[in-house]
Amino acid sequence: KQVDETYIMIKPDGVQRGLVGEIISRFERKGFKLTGLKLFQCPKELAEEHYKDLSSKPFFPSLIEYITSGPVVCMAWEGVGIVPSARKLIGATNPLQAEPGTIRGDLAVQTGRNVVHGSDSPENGKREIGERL
Ligand code: DAT
Ligand code: MG
Repeated sequence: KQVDETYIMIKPDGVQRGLVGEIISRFERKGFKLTGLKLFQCPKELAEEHYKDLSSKPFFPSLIEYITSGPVVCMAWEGVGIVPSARKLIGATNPLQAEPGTIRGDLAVQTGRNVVHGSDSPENGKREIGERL
């Protein structure tokens, strides 16, 4: 079967709260393979590019401020079906709607502090990995 790849980013709150090991563990325990990792201070321009689809939203300025507020952990992960599977492990965008057992469901309460990003398509995953790692 075709092996897929996705881009996972631990957001500044996840790093600051000491959740890096916990989040990496969840992907490792699932059986996915870590193929790239870096601690990174995201420049404002790259944050704006990363979230360009949301640029007209009222929360866009605070989203950019949040993502650039401290170091993030950029990762590439590989595995069969990993793009949708990683999104399942991460849980719903609003942590209050995320199921228990998911990263956001277990570790977060606010949409604006939802600890982790996962690519929403294989194409975006490839692009995000290429641009950040
Ligand atoms: P996801 O991160 O689950 O892919 P998304 O791509 O729709 O969700 O949005 C990207 C990020 O933008 C999300 O993780 C947090 C922020 N965001 C989305 N909707 C929001 C809202 N209604 N209020 C505040 N922040 C929001
Ligand atoms: Mg998204």
